[in-house]
Amino acid sequence: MLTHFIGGEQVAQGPVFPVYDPVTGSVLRQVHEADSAVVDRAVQAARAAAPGWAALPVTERAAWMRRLADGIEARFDDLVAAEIADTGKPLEQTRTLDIPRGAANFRAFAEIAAQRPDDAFHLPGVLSYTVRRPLGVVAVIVPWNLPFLLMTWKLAPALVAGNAVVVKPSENTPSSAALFAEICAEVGLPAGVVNVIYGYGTAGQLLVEHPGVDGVTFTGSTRTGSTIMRSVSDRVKPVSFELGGKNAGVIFADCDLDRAVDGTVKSVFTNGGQVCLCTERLYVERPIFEEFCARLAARAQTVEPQPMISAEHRQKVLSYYELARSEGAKILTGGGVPADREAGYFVEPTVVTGLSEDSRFNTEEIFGPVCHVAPFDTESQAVDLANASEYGLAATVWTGSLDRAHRVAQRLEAGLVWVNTWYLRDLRTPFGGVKLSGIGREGGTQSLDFYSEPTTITIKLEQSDA
Ligand code: 6OD
Repeated sequence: MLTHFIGGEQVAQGPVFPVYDPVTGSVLRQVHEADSAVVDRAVQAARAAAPGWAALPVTERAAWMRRLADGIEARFDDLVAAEIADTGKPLEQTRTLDIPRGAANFRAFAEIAAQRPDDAFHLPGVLSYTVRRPLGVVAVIVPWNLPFLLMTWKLAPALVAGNAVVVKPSENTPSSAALFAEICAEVGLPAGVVNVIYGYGTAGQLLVEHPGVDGVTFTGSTRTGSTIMRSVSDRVKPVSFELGGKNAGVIFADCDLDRAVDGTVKSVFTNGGQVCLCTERLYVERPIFEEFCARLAARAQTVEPQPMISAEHRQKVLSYYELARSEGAKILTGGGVPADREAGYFVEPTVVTGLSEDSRFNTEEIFGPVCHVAPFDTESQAVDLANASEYGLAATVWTGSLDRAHRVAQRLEAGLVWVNTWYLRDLRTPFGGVKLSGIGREGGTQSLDFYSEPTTITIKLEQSDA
């Protein structure tokens, strides 16, 4: 039974809910759900801890971040097992990406924060400089697709900037957050600096509405993001959101086709397509369209299916496969449930073509192992097609021309553009989306800017006549 972690203690309070194993569909564990009393207790614990934590020199907080990274590495195998149990992720991905990124997030933000200078501007007779103060208590609401990677991606900069936090992982994936709470206790992090509570959207809603919360960071759907924004608007609290996407991949005939097919297989099917950065719309230059489709479909058949996170999400993805058929798509491969995977929440990796750009399939985020492929004739047309979306998180461009790579990348309406690669990350760079894909940027100093507020101090220096 998972219990909340509040003020350094395990708290068994609130009703209980089940977490399901996506591979088998059976109950994996039971978890306490935060009601308003639990949320209040967690926020009060964070408020009590915040001033002492904020008062530490940033170099000391950075040292705590490194201890947390060490603690993650010491519990590496447990974290891998917990993450796989909740999500059904492949072992290789979990060992090489999800859990190592947790430790890397803490190490990166320890460096970035400790080395960051404050601004100072000096004119004759006037000195202006800034000091940055943490927001106070930050609500950290984490999705189910990359639970540990994204929790730590938010926690590391929030903590090193001097905030105390209340974390709510997704109801589907609480286990790595529970282990992280244990790690906080094991390394001796001051009680109340990190608090972890569990529950559904209702618990998240109670948390963001709590008057003791000074800022919210959230990754998830655009609909939930705009609900959170409304909830904090009366209190005028800052939010950092990474929301939905309908990411485009643009493949030019001058690309290295082997690399483009390889990269596209990753960008469409990694994590069962359940990464906000996954590509769902592909535009391929006409001379290579048929060959690209054939090769992508063949490769899709070799991709090991990964379970969707829940029965409900699987149903949603399957409903889009049905929709593709009813909208008149040609299914190049997939479109159903893998024959040997009736148990659990599996769906087939799927490639379709032939739908209009304004079809629901081509405009709504599906968040599964699926893409639509369409041909284009000119560079401008490709850019227009890629940009014709309400969303603007990420895009990929595959080309052998350096000029074209820069030209197209700079015209794409997305917060992140990859050229001849996908999901290569430098944690110092800004990360986030435009249009309905989010507000604000995390990454590097942009994260520190979100989790703190500057005060500008201006001093008039009288000229000495000596
Ligand atoms: O890699 C990251 O830092 C990041 N924020 C990934 C987000 C993925 C969303 O599903």
